[in-house]
Amino acid sequence: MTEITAPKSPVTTAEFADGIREQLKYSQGVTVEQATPADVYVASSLVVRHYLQDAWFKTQQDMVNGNTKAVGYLSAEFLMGKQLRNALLNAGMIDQFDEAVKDLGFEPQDVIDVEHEPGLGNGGLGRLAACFIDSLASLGVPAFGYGIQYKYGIFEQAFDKDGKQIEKPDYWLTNEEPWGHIDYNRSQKVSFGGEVVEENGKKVWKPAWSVRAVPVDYMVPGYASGRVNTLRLWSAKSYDEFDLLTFNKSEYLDAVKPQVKAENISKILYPEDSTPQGKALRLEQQYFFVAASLHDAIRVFYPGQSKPDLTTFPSKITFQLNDTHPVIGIPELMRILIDEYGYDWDTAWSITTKTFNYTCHTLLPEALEVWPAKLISELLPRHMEIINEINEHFLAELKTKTRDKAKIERMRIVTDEENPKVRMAYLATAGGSHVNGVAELHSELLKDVTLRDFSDLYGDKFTNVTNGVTPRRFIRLANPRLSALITEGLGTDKWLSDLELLKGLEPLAKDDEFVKKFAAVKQANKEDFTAYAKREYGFDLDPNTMFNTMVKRLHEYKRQSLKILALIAKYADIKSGRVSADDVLPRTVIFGAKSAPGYYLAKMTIQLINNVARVVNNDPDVKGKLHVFFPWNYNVRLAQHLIPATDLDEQISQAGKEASGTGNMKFALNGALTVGTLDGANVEIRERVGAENFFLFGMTVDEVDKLYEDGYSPAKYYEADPRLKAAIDMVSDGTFSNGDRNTYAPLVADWLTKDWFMTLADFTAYSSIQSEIEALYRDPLEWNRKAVLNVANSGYFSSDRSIQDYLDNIWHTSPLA
Ligand code: 26Q
Repeated sequence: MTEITAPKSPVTTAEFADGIREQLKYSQGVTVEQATPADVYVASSLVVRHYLQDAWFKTQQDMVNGNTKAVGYLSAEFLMGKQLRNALLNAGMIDQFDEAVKDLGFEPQDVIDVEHEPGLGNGGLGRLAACFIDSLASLGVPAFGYGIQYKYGIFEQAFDKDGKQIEKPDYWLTNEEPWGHIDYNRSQKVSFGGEVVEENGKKVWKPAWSVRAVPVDYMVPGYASGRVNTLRLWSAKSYDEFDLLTFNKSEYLDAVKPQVKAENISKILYPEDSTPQGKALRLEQQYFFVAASLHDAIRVFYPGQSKPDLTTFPSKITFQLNDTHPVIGIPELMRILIDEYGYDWDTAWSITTKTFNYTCHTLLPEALEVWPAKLISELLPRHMEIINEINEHFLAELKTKTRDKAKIERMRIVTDEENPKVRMAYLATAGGSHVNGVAELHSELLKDVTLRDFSDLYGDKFTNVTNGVTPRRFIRLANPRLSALITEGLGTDKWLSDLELLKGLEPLAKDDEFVKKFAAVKQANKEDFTAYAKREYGFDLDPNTMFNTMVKRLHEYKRQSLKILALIAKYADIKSGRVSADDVLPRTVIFGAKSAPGYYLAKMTIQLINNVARVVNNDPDVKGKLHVFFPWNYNVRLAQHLIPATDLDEQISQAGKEASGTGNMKFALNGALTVGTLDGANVEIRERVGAENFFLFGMTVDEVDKLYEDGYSPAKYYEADPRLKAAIDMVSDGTFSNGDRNTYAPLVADWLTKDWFMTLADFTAYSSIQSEIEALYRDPLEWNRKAVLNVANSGYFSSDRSIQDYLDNIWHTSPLA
């Protein structure tokens, strides 16, 4: 007997259908006959909200009245993906929705497809935030996600006729958006600029301008927990009415300037990943959402109190800083406590340091945010004073801890130079209780390298929380066939809220019948993806080839170059006759990646991949053997289709560069095998699934460091491996640029003279592991046995486990009773 623990639906099919009819009539103003799938989508979403409303109230009441500390997850990005089906799943209404919609004469899939996903994030960090708020609600922990309601999310990617990336605005709010509830009555005022004056011995900030932060609330229903949390995204509105006088003088643009300035703050998500841009607007965005969120939390937890006892604040809510982007919250809370509520410095500092914790998501030094003090002074003069004072106090404290003057200098939060800078990671480390990395290796490197001086003196602050992903979206929704097979194999569906139960599948890897069922699931998923790729992109995939996927932001350190060079080498093998096409394992290579718009080499790599795809896919010599596809605009939706259909996943960053990775976890949980380096969470995935079920290659962190110290010369590797040489020469000789030898010259020059992430040094090892992979793939039963073992042993990578680690080791709080 299979034990089903899925959430009980609060609604019958008939009630759901009535609800849709009512919403169509009173919200959409259309009859059922007039309704389009888009109308039914809005109506259905409103029905779901309706049935979640009481649980939402109750969760908030219990949060404010209860004795459990809440969590505030401060993040500049939430990459949510589509809402409707996820909400239906978590609230237990999938079947009722499907039936009700069919009863009304619509296809459920058409209704689901209408939704435009909110792309309010760049990549891993934003998606992690979305997984975490799903897990918080599912565990029943009261929580707020706090962020920005960007008008334009991550750009929509297209390719031009030359295969170059084009960025188009993402008009995600052009149609009615039923999930975000705008609450004008809970808005907050956020101020900027001006000066600080002394009045009666007190510092008083006289700002120059203000914007209105209006919350847009999204319900975050937990899976089977009966709890509904809130994602509160702030939208910037102007207080300044438009200036009729100026307008009447025909100076139209000047008349709306103040609005434009204010509303620009939440207009656009910075499409950068890892390379910070020192832009004033970015700092305005950060302060905007953090200031609004802190004031909001005080409003929520001390309702109607003009003189609240804020020494209790850290027992009401703990704030997690998702990277350095919200770190301006530390001086802001100090300012609130001192200037708005009259606390002395020491009390304010004690409250503040107990309130915040900081998660670092990077190892690249250039990605650690640093702001010019001058910019902060102009935009937030009082905050800069407070930061300077924090710095002074901190330096004084350091003097009591060490005599090492050089070390103290290195640890300055505000640098001592002509144009001082504020190091946000240092401010976060000094101003909070805990600092964590996102995978074991990353946390070790943080302690040993990036924040070494801090870990020497404040070792207790440092900890690790390995990332995780939500099994609801990335297994149950993305891969219903595998979900059914898991439930059948385990005899229960409890694994959806206790993913370590997947371990129970381990013995079934020995059962050939089960392995064959698993193989059939994978094959059916590949056929589905083939149809999807045809429909959405016009691609012709062959589901009887190995599906080999590399999806992630395009970045040199992630080394899409390594993958494309190995593919070109294989192509060259066949073209030159070194390898007979008959001996080649048929493979479909699929890339998905957006590049930051200003990242020259990354954009050129996209162009190269597209042109390799064009040439290879049209070459009869390799037909049926080697195909390359690059579906544009990789996003959460595409991930949900592609991951379940993948046989082989690529996680091939240079060791020591990828903080964790979370795609790697999604693939392993969906039964793809991984080819990867010892980087980020790959290390832990390999430990858990077993070295024999993971294709490891490449240099380790220590080997990378040593090679760098000894002097790295990429040209040496080019000369030493004839296949590598053939591949790079093919890029140079115009094969992928209609004969033009200049097109990729900068990329080739970079490979041969700099190759910062040592792609060439790892090429030979990468090529030889690919041969091992092909040999194994020729034995489907053995391949799929290993795939089953990947699924069985990846339960640790649930974001529920990550959140439990945060609860136990950082937040020290627990679910509501
Ligand atoms: C900073 C300043 C100005 C403009 C943009 C930015 C910016 C924006 C986004 C800096 C960094 C990011 C995103 C970083 C990110 O996604 N990091 C990834 O986080 C994942 C979750 O922890 C990890 O799994 C990945 O390894 C890490 O690369």
